[in-house]
Amino acid sequence: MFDGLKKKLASAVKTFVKSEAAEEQNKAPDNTTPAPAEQPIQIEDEALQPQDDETISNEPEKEASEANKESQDAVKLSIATKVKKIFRSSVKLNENEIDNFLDQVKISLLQSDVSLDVAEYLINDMKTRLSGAEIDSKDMTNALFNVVKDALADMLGRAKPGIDIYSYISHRISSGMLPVKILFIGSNGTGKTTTIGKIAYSLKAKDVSCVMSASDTFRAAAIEQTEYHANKIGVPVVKSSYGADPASIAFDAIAYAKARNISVVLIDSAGRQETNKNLINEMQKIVRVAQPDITVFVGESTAGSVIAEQVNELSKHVKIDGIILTKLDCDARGGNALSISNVTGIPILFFGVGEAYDAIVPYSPEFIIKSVIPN
Ligand SMILES: Nc1nc2c(ncn2[C@@H]2O[C@H](COP(=O)(O)OP(=O)(O)OP(=O)(O)O)[C@@H](O)[C@H]2O)c(=O)[nH]1
Ligand SMILES: [Mg+2]
Repeated sequence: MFDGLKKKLASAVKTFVKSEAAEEQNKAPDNTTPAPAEQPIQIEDEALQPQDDETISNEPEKEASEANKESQDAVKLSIATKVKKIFRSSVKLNENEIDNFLDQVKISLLQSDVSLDVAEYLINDMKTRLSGAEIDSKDMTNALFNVVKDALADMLGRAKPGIDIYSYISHRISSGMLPVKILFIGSNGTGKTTTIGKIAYSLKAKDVSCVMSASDTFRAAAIEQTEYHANKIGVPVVKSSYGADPASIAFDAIAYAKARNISVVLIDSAGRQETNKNLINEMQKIVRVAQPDITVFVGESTAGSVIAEQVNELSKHVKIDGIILTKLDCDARGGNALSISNVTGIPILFFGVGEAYDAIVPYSPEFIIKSVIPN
């Protein structure tokens, strides 16, 4: 989960900081040649006197040579910055150094599925933060991680917040406006039915009653799958037969909920490709008939940029209120979680992080930042 992004960002930061140490190691004379006596450096500037606990690097040789390999394309700090870094507690990076560092960060973001727009936004923000800033020269790694972290936090904090489903339901329960109807849409196999199971499971744990509407009648086994989850969790399911009208089933499920004072109706739907005209019509009919309070797009985090295209295309046909990104646990990159809201204008509500019913995490910027930036 976010492992790819985390590793790549860490590598961008550490490579930048270690590049000079690695270079020093590389230049170390072999033991057949006597080392020339080193001339002491004359330092006239008072401010450049060595700090008490200053160390350049005591990294093991292996790590340094790995860092060196990684740093072939990475920045080399200018001589001026190197000297300042040794003798001052803080340094300012020059524009070239900042650009070189941020080039690496940008590559890390793009390779991890972060969209180009979002990567560029973040890089510009980091550039502003770094330009003219004093960087702690003893702990440059941490200082640079903080710059990345602050830029991420700021960007994620600006996004439109998504609806808090549980607060919304509890508000509706207090005002007696029931049932709350939630429709789940998305492509085949993205985790719609499993996610409905997860939401039903959490509602049950909160003592909120719900019913599932088995409105995927397009695929033979889909009704059984919804039923399987409903039985396992212990909530009712309204179903019909294979090929039946999904909108009618949703209508029946709503009537079932009204008759029994059930608070929430969770409406499943057939996996659809945004290009399948019949399934789009069917989805629009469910929306017309059931009038969902919340329509959620369920998409696989692993799907890369395809997911934004699907959301944007489906949004032309129905109003999508939120996204649930599933299978984040299988996503080696994780960048979609950072950029999908930005690209689609639709907030993420939850992350699916496994197959178990409790493997669902409410969206929060803190969760992303904690997962992406090393402690
Ligand atoms: N690892 C992991 N697996 C998940 C997650 N969510 C769903 N799955 C698995 O993904 C597979 C497909 O899930 P479904 O819930 O059947 O997907 P669907 O969207 O209902 O599929 P269709 O009904 O065919 O459109 C199942 O094996 C789930 O267990 C998740 O967050 N993490
Ligand atoms: Mg399904």
